[in-house]
Amino acid sequence: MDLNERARQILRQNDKGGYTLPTHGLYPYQWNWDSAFAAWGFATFDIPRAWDEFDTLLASQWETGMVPHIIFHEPDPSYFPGPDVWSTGQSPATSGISQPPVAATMARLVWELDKEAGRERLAAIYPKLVAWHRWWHEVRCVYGPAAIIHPWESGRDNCPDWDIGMQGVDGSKVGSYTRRDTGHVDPAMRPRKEQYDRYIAMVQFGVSVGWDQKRIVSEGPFLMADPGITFILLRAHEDLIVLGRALGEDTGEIVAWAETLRAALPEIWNPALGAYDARNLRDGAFAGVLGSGALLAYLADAGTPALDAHLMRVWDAVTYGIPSADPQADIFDARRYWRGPSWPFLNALIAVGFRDMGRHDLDARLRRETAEAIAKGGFAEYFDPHDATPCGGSDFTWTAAIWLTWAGRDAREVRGAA
Ligand code: 9WN
Repeated sequence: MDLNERARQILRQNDKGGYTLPTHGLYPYQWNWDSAFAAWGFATFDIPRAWDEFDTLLASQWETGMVPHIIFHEPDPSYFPGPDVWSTGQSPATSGISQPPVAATMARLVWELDKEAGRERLAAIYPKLVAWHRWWHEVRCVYGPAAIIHPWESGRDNCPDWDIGMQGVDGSKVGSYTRRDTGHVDPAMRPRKEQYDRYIAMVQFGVSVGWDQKRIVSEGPFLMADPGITFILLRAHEDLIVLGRALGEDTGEIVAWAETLRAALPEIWNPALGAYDARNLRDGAFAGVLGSGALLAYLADAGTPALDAHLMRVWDAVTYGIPSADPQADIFDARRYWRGPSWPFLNALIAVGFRDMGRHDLDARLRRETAEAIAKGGFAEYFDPHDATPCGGSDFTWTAAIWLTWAGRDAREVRGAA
């Protein structure tokens, strides 16, 4: 089957009517940043449906402005931890943390395809996006860069950035539980049990303080500055300013958030590494390892010559896109989730930055390599960056979405393994 047709079919088959599952089985709910990419993908063939995706995501916004990372629309025993474990008291049930705020950037990309007719749809979501960004500014950026209170909040769950912060989390008292993810995919491609124990301990802490986010930031077991979210939020503030101005809104508040966040970037620059780096906000220690979050600097026009050198070093060491961890570091694991694999949607996000910087050569290379991985291995969740072995879930929404918007753009009518 033609890959464009297959990609559209995947979006349709994962569509639950207003919201899209990342993939059936492994992830049976609505995930925050997955949804934003789904909207971008739908915009290539059904723009009203693209706007619907933002509506369902933002309908579950908390009163505080936080947009949760999972919305549990319908109970499904095939995922752990489910709504009973999170126990947030929201209706519909949600998780108690957020996820990378990429929605304003994706809304801008959708709106650019639909400026006239989409004005009302944009106007309906704009105040909710502003409220969410205000939450990030007031609740998560208290130390300058964007902080996360759980690795799942970063969306790059088990990446090496969080190893130092995870050491301080006691996972020994969580009790027994049954993971579901390892029943869907090869356990060698998923986080280890020691990590899951700690993930659950952090959820249990959130429940114990009634998901009071300020208390979690000040007293919780884990608090790290995330370069990935910092750059995504910075870029999203700037996109939200463009959207607000198009709607005739006063964007002064957002301009100030963006300036404050950009001024905080030196705090996540690790001179010893010569790159942006995650940082433990409890003791100031840097992670000391190049992660995929640092390379999102290009999305926010925050690249530097030293970072360029790292980018080319890690990218040239593999064949299919940008690896999620440094192939020359001990922690590198080519098929284990965020510790090495190439993630097509993340490649697409970095490439948005390349394109805006005028680096069309880098954009073209990344697009070609990502397209080759998909043509070879199908619409997988992530790929071994050396040989494009498909990893994790299959028929994946954001992989299909970025095929339609970006990776497959020069490859019309490609027939592949998908
Ligand atoms: C936990 C849905 C999500 C993505 C994340 C990815 C993975 C969940 C999990 O799947 O995380 O949120 O259970 O592993 O790391 O980025 O949003 O695709």
